[in-house]
Amino acid sequence: MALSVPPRTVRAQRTGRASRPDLDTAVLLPRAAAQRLAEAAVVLRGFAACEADASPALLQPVLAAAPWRHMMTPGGQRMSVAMSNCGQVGWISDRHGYRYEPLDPLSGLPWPPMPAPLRALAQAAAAAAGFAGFEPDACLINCYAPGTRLTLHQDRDERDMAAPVVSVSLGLPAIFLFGGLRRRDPVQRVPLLHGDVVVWGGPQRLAFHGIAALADAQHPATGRCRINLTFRQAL
Ligand SMILES: [Mn+2]
Repeated sequence: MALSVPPRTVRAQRTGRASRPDLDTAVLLPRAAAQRLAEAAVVLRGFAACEADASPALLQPVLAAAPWRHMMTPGGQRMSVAMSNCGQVGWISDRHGYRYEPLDPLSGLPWPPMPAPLRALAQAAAAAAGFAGFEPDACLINCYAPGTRLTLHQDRDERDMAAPVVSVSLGLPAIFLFGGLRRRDPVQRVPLLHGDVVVWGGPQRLAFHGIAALADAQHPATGRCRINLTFRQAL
């Protein structure tokens, strides 16, 4: 596992009724305690602690080339979460639907490259959660202002559902909503802090999830917002 800093090894917490041997026997995780949400969904507490404070600077060139924008839903509504992308392809939404595109529609240019330390972080988090060989080609960057939320949805625009979703939280805390495979399934409310990483895949790959309305506050790393990096294997 490629880590940019010497790992601080912490014995992972065993929670719940584990049935995936690769998750359950991965008791030595670097820098993180795992909180199991479901069979193949974990919160790696503080896993990105070493990269989190550096992330705004790593994202600066990305956001200079591909600035924040509010995309339109296929139904014509302006999304309240501001977004950008880096990587080979970027997730976009417009009147034609949701999809991945190799070019930023604002500039007509390729999306900026994924900063290598962030890509390595996503790969390490996936491996720690039992998904070795994760090769993210897309990183969606979301910016949540106070009051902004993301309603329950599934991530289903990727080609290969065998690869997990890796989500890194930066800045203001949020309540992550994690449900089941049906919209009406019960939803867990999971607080996420600066440096926490959530990984879900396998039987939970199409789990409904969202973010509750963000509380207003200031964070030293991001100011008055929460930034979320979502790494996916889209192609
Ligand atoms: Mn999502």
